Amino acid sequence: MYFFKWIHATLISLGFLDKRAKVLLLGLDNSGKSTLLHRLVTDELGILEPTGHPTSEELQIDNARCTTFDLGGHQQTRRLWNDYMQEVDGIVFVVDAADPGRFNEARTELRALLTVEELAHVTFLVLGNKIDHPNAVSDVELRARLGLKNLLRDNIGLFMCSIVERQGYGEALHWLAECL
Ligand SMILES: Nc1nc2c(ncn2[C@@H]2O[C@H](COP(=O)(O)OP(=O)(O)O)[C@@H](O)[C@H]2O)c(=O)[nH]1
Ligand SMILES: [Mg+2]
Repeated sequence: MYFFKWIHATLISLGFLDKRAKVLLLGLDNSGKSTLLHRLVTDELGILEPTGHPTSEELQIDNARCTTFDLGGHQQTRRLWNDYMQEVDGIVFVVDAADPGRFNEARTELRALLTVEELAHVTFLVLGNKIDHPNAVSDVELRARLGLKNLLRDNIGLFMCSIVERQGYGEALHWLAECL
């Protein structure tokens, strides 16, 4: 019961219960999107049962609709999420901070999103996930590797987190909610 109270309080503080919000959860496959989505509605980290398209999941949390899409080489998925971009309130872009071999791919996808005209005024929360992993890089390095270092945009925030260890993402989501 405690957890549901916490979720409720969190959603109120995020402003999600006061207005309809549409948040897209994007990122390469394996970055942690499904884990985060399920973390937000259930305290269990068990086996995930994806709903709908294998590369897309959707959850309604009171007034907030959260939709995830896996990026990277999924042209079909891209067509799907293109339909969602029109009225989107916020984008959470999850990166596996412990997988440097895929930073370039993540950077390409993120850059592509940042050049979409419809998204110029949308707040981007970039989550460097899996900081509990020994291979995880620092926020300074991740910022550089994703090409965010010299980007002159104040509606992009980079936060490091471990979804599995419940670190960092609460603060990050609060930042996003303030910007919505
Ligand atoms: N070490 C670690 N692993 C994580 C973390 N978050 C997710 N994972 C793992 O990363 C893998 C991919 O997660 P998933 O949520 O399915 O990624 P998605 O493809 O982006 O939806 C799973 O094995 C998760 O357990 C984290 O914070 N730390
Ligand atoms: Mg997933």
